[in-house]
Amino acid sequence: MNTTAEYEQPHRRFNPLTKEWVLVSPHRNKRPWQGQSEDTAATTKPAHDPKCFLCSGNTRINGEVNPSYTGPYVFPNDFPALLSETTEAVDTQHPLLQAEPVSGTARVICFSERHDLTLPEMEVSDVRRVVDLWVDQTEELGKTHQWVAVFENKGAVMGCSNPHPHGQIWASNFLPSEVAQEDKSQLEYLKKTGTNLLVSYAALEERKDERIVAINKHWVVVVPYWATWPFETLLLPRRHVTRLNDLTFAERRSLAEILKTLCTKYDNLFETEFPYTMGWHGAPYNSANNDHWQLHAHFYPPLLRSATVRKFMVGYEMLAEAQRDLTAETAAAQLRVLSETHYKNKSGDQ
Ligand code: H2U
Ligand code: ZN
Repeated sequence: MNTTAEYEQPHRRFNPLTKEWVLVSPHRNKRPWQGQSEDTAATTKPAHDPKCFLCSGNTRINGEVNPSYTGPYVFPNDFPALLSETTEAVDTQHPLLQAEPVSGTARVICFSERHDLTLPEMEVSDVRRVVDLWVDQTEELGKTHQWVAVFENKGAVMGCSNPHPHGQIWASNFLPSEVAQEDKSQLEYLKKTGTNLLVSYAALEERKDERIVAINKHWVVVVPYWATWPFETLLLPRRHVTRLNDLTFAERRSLAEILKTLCTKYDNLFETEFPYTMGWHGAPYNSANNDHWQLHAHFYPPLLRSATVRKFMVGYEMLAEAQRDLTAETAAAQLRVLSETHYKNKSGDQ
């Protein structure tokens, strides 16, 4: 068992999924809390914004009209990064100049007709409808694509272009680099130890109980030992599940619950709509035996100290390796104690 004293020394931690190291410098940040809550202009958003491209019944940027939808709504991205036609092979005639053809598709998912409700502010039953849509979309697109990326960019600070709560789906005929590395790492771990990397990791975290942010019957959220972003989390099922569409209905329901819990805690940390990039990693859709895969979601939030003070991955991080001052254990402890009631409802009837 690690003692707090050990965590006070500078050290490096290894990420077994990416095989990258992170430099941890807790001595720079001894006090558990150095930040203050700065006032960010709390913008009140309307339930429906006539100028929003994503709102129910509105006209999108390309002139198409969204139906008067309620609940989650999927549409083809009007500016897709991948096209369904396979591009021609590029012959650059030099091994240092490699390229390959790609094909795929991109879609946008509006979480609901409500322009003003982010995931933590939605009812669990409505978050569950988003989960169901993720499942249906991955199942459908997995029939014709090797990889289906389901993700959400939240907040202008993460480059999100539209305030209407939404996520994206990019399906491709290739395994993107990040996923290819996770595939390799998990396979190697299974071959070497006979056990599944993330199933073992979740069990270890449950035993240690040092980095758990939230836990329910089917899911556990931890600040991973190797986290690079200050409040990064990893969401894992508590049994071996390879893909989103292997989840039982009960697991989907408790996934909706833990998503609401986690995102509420995130929002409560700095009393702001907490920005992040989150996304799902599950087994690719290929004919391989994917026992080495464990379904999981990564949350990568950029905020460090307040609603306006973010962590930048620059300098040493761009040129050497990721670095953090706040330990994963301190970050987890901060998130764990936060209320599950959203700050916007604090003085309300909840
Ligand atoms: P962000 O999640 O990064 O904000 O992206 C929103 C996506 O929505 C973006 O990929 C698409 C953009 O291409 N979009 C449309 O397809 N149609 C629109 O009318 C607005 C935005
Ligand atoms: Zn909208």
